[in-house]
Amino acid sequence: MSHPAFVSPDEIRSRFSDAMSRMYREEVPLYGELMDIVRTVNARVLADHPEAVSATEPDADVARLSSERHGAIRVGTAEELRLVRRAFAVMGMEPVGYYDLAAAGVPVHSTAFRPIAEEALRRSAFRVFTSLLRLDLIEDEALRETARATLARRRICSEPAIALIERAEREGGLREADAAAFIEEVLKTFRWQSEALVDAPTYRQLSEAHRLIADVVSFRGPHINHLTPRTLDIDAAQAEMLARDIGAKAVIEGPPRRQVPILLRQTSFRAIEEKIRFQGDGEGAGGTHTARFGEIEQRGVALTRKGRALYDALLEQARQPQEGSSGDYDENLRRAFVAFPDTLEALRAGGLAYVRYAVTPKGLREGSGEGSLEDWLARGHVVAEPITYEDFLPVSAAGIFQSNLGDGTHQAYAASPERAAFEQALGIPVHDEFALYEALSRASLAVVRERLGHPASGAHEVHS
Ligand code: OOG
Ligand code: NI
Repeated sequence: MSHPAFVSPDEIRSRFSDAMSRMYREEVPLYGELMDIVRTVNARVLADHPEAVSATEPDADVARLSSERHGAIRVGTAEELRLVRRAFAVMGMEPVGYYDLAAAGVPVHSTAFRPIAEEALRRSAFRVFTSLLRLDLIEDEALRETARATLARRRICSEPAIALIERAEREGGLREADAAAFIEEVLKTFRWQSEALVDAPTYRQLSEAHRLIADVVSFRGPHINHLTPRTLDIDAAQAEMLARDIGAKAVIEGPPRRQVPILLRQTSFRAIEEKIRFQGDGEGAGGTHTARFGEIEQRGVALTRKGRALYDALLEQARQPQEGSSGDYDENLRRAFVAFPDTLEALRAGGLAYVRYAVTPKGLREGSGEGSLEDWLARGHVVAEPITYEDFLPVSAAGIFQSNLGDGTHQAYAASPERAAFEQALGIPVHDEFALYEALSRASLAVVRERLGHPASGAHEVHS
C-alpha cells in the first residue's frame, strides 16, 4: 500500500498532462486553437447526440475528454529511454506495444507510455508515444559517430528531476511538495530549447541523412513534438481547421468514418518553423527547424487480433487500389471498409472487437446464473459496451511523421523489427496491448457471472 501522504500517480499524471498542455500552448500557439476547436466540437456532439456518444464511447464524458491528450517525444539513447521510462513510472505510465517505423521510412522504433488500469485511464488517459532513434540505420560511419558522441554528451533530465525520480522509487511515492517539484523539473526535459548542440554544417549533414535524425541529435533534449486532444467528431474538427485556414493534412489517417468508430483516426497541421542558433553562430546568424506540429484524434473500439488483421488488409487494399478505381483515397477507403461490419453486435459476435459486459437493471431483477452469455444478451439481462482503443497505429504514425518531414525525404529502410533490442534498451518488456484489452473484457464477464450467479448479492451491490 502506498503511504497516505503520497500524491497518487494518477494525480501526478493528470497534473503533469495539464502542465504539458499549458507549456505547449505557449510554445506552439496553434495548438491552443486546436484545443478550442476540439472543445467546441465535443460540446456540440455531446449536446446533439448524447445517445450516439454513450453507445459508442461510453467513457467519453466531458471531463475525461477535455483533459485527454497524447504527446510524442523522440530520444537518442538507451539511457535516455530508461530515464524517461522511470519518470513516467512515477506518473503511473507503463510501456505498451512495440512499433517498428523503419518499414515506413522512419529510423526509429517506439512504444507508448500510458496508464493501464481502467480506473487510471478514467482519471487521466495521458499517453506519450516515445521513439528511440536507431543509430544503426545511419549509413555514413563518420556521421553515425558524430551523432553518437553528441548524444553521449547531453543530459536530458536535471539533477533535481533525477533525485526526485530516485526518491519516488526508493520511498514508493512522492509527497505534495516533491510531487509539485517533480512535475516542474520533469516538464523541463520536454520543453523547446532553441540553442542547438551542433554547428550548422553538422545539422545540415544530419538533416540530409534524415530530418528526424537532425531533430533528435541536434538539440539539448527530447522536446515534445506534438500534443493531441481527443475529439468526438474528427470530420467536423477537420472541417473547422480548414475553415480557419489551419493547414490541415489532406487525408485523415486510419479507418473511414463509420457508425461504430474503430481504433483511431488522426489528422494534423504542418510543423511550424522555429528559429534556432547553432554552435559557433555569430551575432545575427542562425537557422530554422521544423518539427513541432498539432494533431487531433478520434478514438473508437479496440480490435482483437482478428479484427486488426482485417483492418490492416482493408487499409492496404485502399492504399493500393485496383485498376479502374477512382483514385480518390477517401473513396477507396470507404469502399474497402464496406467489408468491415459496422454494428457493435456484429463486431462482438464476429470476434472482431473487444467489449466489456455489464448486467442491466432487468438482468438484476430477472436474471439468473443459468444459460449462456448469448442467452443473457438476447434477453437483455446483459449488455456489451465497446472498450476504447488506447494505443496507436504504426501506418498512421508513419503518415504523420512523413507529412511533417517535408517532401522528398522518403528514405527507404528495410522493415526490421528489433523488439528484443528495444526492450533491452528500455530495461523491461513492453505490455502486449491485445492481452490488456482481453483481460479487461474477461474481468467484466467474471463480474457479470458473479452477479447473475448470485442475484441477491448482485442486487445488493448496485449503487449506480
Ligand atoms: C510520433 C508520431 C506517432 C501518433 O499519433 O501516431 C504519433 C512522432 O512524430 O514522434 O504520435
Ligand atoms: Ni500523435
